Amino acid sequence: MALLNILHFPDTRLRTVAKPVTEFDAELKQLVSDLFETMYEAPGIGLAATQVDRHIRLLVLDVSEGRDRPRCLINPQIIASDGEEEMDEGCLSVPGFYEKVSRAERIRVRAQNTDGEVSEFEAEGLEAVCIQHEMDHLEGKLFVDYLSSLKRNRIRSKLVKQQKQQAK
Ligand code: QAP
Ligand code: CO
Repeated sequence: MALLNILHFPDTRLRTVAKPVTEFDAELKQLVSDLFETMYEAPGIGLAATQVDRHIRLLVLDVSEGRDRPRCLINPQIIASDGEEEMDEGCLSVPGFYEKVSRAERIRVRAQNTDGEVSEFEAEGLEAVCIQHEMDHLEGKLFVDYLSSLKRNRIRSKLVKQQKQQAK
């Protein structure tokens, strides 16, 4: 078990497009377990491999109150969606900032598990939003990309300033 280092906006490595997972081996299971540990410790409700500088199509989430419903999605695809919902989003890679983003309200997802088995399920509300947010990471996209450039640039300057302070 290990805590992984989370990249922060505007780190350009967060812009990498992740490659499909092809090997469902022990190394993959170890990474999944480290992602969960890192997400729970943060604490966060979702974390994509991209955020820890591993550029494969893998994400973990747990939107439950009890923090007892871990879900791991490998090579996820949204195969249907409907409705629209606006929700305040945050991101472990954009610490301290929360802004409203509009997303599909309900989605149908197809994904693999750590053994490579494919399944489909439906998600709505916070879980649906979280999955869409984490899947964006796999495309090198961040929630701040949906904001005005004014808001995004303000967030960027504040984070760059904080990062410089912390490096001292
Ligand atoms: C994505 O985000 C998400 O700024 C997951 O200081 C968030 O777990 C999807 C976090 C909201 C839908 C709605 C953020 C922790 C965690 C921070 C997270 C922070 C500490 C964010
Ligand atoms: Co995020």
